Amino acid sequence: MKKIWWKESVIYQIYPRSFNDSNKDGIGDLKGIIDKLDYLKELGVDILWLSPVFQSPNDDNGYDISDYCAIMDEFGTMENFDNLLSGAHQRGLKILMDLVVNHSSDEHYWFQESRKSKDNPYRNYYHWRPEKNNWKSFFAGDAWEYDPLTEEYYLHLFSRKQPDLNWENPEVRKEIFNLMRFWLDKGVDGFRMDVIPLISKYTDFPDGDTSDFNKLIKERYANGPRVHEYLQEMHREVLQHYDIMTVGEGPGITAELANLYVGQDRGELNMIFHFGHMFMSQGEGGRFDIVEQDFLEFKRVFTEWDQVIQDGGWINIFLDNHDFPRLVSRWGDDGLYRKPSAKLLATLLLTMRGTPCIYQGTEIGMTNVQFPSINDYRDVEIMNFFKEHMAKGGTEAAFLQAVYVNGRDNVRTPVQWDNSKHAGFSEVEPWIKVNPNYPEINVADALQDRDSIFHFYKNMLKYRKENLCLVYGDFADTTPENRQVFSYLRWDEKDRFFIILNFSEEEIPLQQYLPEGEFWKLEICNYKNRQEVKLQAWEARVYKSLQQTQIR
Ligand code: ISL
Ligand code: CA
Repeated sequence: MKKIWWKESVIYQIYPRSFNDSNKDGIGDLKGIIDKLDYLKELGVDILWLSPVFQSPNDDNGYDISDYCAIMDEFGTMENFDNLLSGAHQRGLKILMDLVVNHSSDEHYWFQESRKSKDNPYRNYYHWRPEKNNWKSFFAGDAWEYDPLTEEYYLHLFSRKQPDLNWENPEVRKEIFNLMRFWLDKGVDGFRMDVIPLISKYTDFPDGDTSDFNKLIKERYANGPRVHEYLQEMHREVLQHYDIMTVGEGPGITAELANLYVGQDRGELNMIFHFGHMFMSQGEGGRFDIVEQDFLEFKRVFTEWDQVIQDGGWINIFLDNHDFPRLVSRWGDDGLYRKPSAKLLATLLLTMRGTPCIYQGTEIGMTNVQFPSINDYRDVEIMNFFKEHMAKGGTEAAFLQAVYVNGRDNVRTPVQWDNSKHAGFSEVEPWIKVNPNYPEINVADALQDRDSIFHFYKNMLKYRKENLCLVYGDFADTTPENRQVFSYLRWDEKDRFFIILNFSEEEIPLQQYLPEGEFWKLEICNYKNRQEVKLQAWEARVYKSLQQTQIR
């Protein structure tokens, strides 16, 4: 397998609005990130992915961009950005920018022009149609908005303030390649590409089966006819000329299709984020149609997607991000067993094959939040679905129950830095409330406590660096049918690892799981007081085989 830095790195995702506020306006900003670079260096991550920091009216917190080559006023200035980039580079940290080019803001100059008249030179920058089809927006309602000015509809797969760019138009592609060069020439280290499989549209806009949203994504929105042509053109024109990395966000990409995007010789992307395990809690109605997650299915996703790497591609490993609930609330136990279960999930994240990504606050075990009123929420997705839910005669209480499980604001509350007012995030009321559990869960305490989740992450990150078998080695699930335990082998020519994770509160007799005929040395465990023969609630262990050394 080809060895390269972006496979061996670990990414840390920063959602700048909620990271750290330096100028007391309640909104995180670039200087706030600079102030925490030493903290991130100490943690031991390699690459910082910044969710969008560009000029934006913030209908979708920066995922609606009105100027791709300017910094959002609330986040600071271009000078601040340059300082952030050089401060990161001085510490050996790389910076990934969020490239959001499936759509722009409706306040972007291109769209302002585009809507003016049917013969405006920018008209074809977007998808205008005299009639709409039955496509639905990711954020509730129709994917088409009528504009009375020219009496046509424009396509917006996300909010109505996020019109989809028309990649069929070579001018659009040229503009996008130029703005990419603008950032790369500054020295940024790559891009995370927002909803990249959605950029090529079926331009006859065929109706779809709207009864199952995830099916609609796969059948109508993602993997359009020209997507690989566009990505190869982007690679040829831009990417190949820089030593950078790219990671595509991949809604609608199945494991079977993945290597068309990330296959070694494709000249497209380095890796993708897949959603195999992310959509598991969503029913046919989408995000707020909550269904039970199946543990066997969860495990199966890892085996299914590891095949992509076996077949020559590469993927990202993540268990939460700014769009999905906190991992400890979702797959662990955010009550009594928060600490061991958060460490267990850290073990999973950092012993899988692929490039791991840690979302801000996850390194201290931050949890989901349950705000009492819909007025405490900010996310455009939550707000739009709330309106739809109420229009159908639903109740706020019922809707909030779904938000508590799957709402994106669960992960967008401010990072909890210490136990002072507003969790040390800001000195004034933040744009979204802090999670009330900040007196118990915060960075200051985690740094003090040698046994904290933070220190566990730090150790695991170091351990992964020292054991490249955990990066490149083969993977095999040894108990795919077990409903409590996730256990797997990782191996290469030199080393063998056995990882065992007890995803339950019950004690598990250990002996039956350890593969026979090898001497297993315990390397890492999330409990200090261990029992020889059994695993305690949410216990996680990493063993290394001594067989090779013994034989030699
Ligand atoms: O949250 C989802 C479904 O309810 C995901 O499918 C998500 O919307 C999708 O993966 C796209 O996410 C990305 O693009 C959006 C933005 O709101 C998200 O924050 C971003 O990660 C539009 O730019
Ligand atoms: Ca600020």
